[in-house]
Amino acid sequence: MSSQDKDLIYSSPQSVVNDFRFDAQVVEVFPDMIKRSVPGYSTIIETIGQLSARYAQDNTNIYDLGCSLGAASLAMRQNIVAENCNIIAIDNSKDMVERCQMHVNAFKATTPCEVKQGDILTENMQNASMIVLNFTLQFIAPEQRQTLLNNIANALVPGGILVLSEKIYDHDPVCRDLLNDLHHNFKRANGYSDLEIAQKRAAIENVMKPDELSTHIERLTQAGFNHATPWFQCFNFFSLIAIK
Ligand code: GEK
Repeated sequence: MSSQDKDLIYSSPQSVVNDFRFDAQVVEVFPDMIKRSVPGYSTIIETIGQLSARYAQDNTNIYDLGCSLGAASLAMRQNIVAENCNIIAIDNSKDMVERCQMHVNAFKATTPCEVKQGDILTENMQNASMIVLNFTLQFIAPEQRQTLLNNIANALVPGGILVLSEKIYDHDPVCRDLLNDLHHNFKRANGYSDLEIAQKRAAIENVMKPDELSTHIERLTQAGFNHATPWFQCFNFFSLIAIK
C-alpha cells in the first residue's frame, strides 16, 4: 500500500474537528480506514458473498444500500449462482459512487451491477431476494430507520434476506466501557494513535448514532421479518441476518 492509500486524516492535531463526511479525502483511504477501524470487516464481506450464493433467487434484484466502494456488491457478484439477478449498489456520496463504479468496472462477472448515486430513503426497491445494509443504518436519522426497514421488508420476496451490520450501543455502562476499550485497543494495534482515535471519535459522534441490539431486533420484528438473529459479533460490532 502506498502512503497515499493510508488513512492519516486525523493524524495531526486539528484546531476544530469538523463532522465526518464521506468525501473525496475519505474515498482515497476508505479501504484502509474501514479495515483498520471495523473489527471483522473482511469476515463480514466474505460471509455476505457466501449468503448471496445461498439466498439470491433467479430473476430478482439484490440491493447494496450505502455501498461505499462496493466491497459487498463485488463479493456478491463473485458468488451469486442464481440466474438473471441484478445488483443495485446505491450511495448518496458522489465521490464514493464514482470510485465504486471504477471498482465494479475492474471485475468481469455474469451478474450485472448498476452503481447509482441516490438516497436509500427514497429508493423504490422491489423484487429483491437479498438486501445489504453493511454499516449504513447507523448513519440514517434514528426517526427514519423504521420506515427504511419497513421498505426493505416490503421489497423482499418470500425467503429473502437482509444483512444488517452495525456498531452497537450497550445499555450496561460496564459492558459498554469494556467493549469501547477493546475496540480502541484494536485500533491502536492497527497503528492508529490516541490522537487519531480521539479526533475520529469527535468527528463521528454527531453523524453516527448506534442503537442497542434489542432496538434492532424489535425494529426487524415490527417490519415483518419472521426470523432475525446476530450471526457475528466482535466487541461492539455486530452483523445480523433477517429473513422474510
Ligand atoms: C461497505 N457498505 O464497505 N443514502 C445512501 N447512502 C448513504 C446514506 C443515504 N441516506 N447515508 C449514508 N450513506 C459499505 C460501508 S459506510 C460505513 C458503508 C462506514 C452512505 C455513506 O455515503 C457511506 O458511503 C456509507 O453509507 C456508510 O460494506 O464508513 O462506517
